[in-house]
Amino acid sequence: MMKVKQLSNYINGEWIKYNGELANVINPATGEVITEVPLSTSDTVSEAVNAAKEAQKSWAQVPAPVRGELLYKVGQIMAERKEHLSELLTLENGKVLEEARGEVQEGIDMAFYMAGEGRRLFGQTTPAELQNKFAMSVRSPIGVVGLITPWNFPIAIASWKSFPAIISGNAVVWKPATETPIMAYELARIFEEAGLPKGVLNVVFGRGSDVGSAMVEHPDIKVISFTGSTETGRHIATECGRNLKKVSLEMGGKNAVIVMDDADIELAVEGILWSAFGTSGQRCTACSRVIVHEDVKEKLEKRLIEEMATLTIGNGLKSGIKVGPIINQAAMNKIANYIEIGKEEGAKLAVGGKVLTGENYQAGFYFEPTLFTNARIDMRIAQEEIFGPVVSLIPVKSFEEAITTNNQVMYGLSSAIFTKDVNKVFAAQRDLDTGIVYVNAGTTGAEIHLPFGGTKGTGNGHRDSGVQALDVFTEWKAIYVDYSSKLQRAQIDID
Ligand code: UN1
Repeated sequence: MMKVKQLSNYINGEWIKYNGELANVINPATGEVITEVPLSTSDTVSEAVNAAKEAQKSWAQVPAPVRGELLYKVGQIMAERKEHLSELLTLENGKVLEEARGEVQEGIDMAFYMAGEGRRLFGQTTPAELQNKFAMSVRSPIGVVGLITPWNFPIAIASWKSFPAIISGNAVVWKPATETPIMAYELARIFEEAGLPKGVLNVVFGRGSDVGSAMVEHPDIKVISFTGSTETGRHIATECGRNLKKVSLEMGGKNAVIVMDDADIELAVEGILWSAFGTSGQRCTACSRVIVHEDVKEKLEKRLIEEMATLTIGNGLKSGIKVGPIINQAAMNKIANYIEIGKEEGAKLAVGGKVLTGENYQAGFYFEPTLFTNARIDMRIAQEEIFGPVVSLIPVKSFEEAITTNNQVMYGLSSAIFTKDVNKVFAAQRDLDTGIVYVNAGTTGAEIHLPFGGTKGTGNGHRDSGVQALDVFTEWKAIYVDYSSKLQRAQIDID
């Protein structure tokens, strides 16, 4: 399926063969090597930035609706190639094929949505304080922007960042995760085919500590947009702060589903299963805590345990599989370690908790969907991001305690509540302190035309996707036109 033996960096419209160190790209479902990816150095980043800087000058002059035409073409090619892209996505990331299709669709939707922004990019006109004077605000491009994207949504998150950056008239230097470089290769090829001028999008493969750091330090990269761990995000923000560089961060989550005593339990079970074990729990938005009212605790637990037994685990390219592999061995070790921590802390391991091996699983990385019950909010398994198929059930006595428990973590990405009480619905959407709130649905499934992001340790006040993403990739400019033919002085009293 993947014919390219070694991926190349894409700089100034050329695929540049890399002669330095390479890393294997592994299919997590089988352990097989699919291709090789460059581990580039800061020199490659400099070349990419130089190309981007040059290209950006003329790209910014292209009328935004014309830039939009190009994004429509990108969306169209992605749609024509949806099945091919989805299969490659499953191959490198492991997520089951129907989820891969969903992710590619997010990218297609984002292309068409941001193409439309080419005809909007709205600013404001406002009254001016003085006669014969006109005032307005417009968005202007920033210049060269740096994108650092993760392996768990390699094409969707890339589209959330690169499409608004490009429609706004910026040029891009992009470091995709080395685990999932094929989506970056495919997307760059699509841009090339759609006719993007050379240098507007550059892809540099490599480690965060080399390529990522070089991007953060490069004086000509004016914005960094990063999705990944809180630890790395904090480091990036510190470095960017030192250089007064704008930085947008999307980091961890510890998302909860609240199940109230009046909830539709069957619906809640479905919502929990999908948001906790879909993508093997490897979403920033994945549900990893269930906060349940004590009156329905037993019923919910019983139904969850029954339904978890029906989850089929295996290679996501095979039909009927619901839970795919974990991305790599390091992630497996981290998950396995949290199982031990949960047991030591005194939570009850009700289902799962083991690495899956054997013929069916080849040399892939598989972990059983896992449920801890009788967890408490002060436990590490209820506080820290595990990024795997592990859920902890925390019983509470009231609605108020449910909300407090939800908010009592360092993260603030997504939360959900199952209830039929309209008063609780409105109180919850006000009081849950996350950037995304769901009512009677699980914690995953954000749509691309709404702002995506979170509070507290999840973000730093910016949002991906939605029109809000444009705020990351544009500067506001305030413009005053005085047509009075005399010097009018604002804020100076006239007698
Ligand atoms: C992520 O996990 O980083 O809302 C992105 C969702 C998806 C995107 C998740 N649309 O679950």
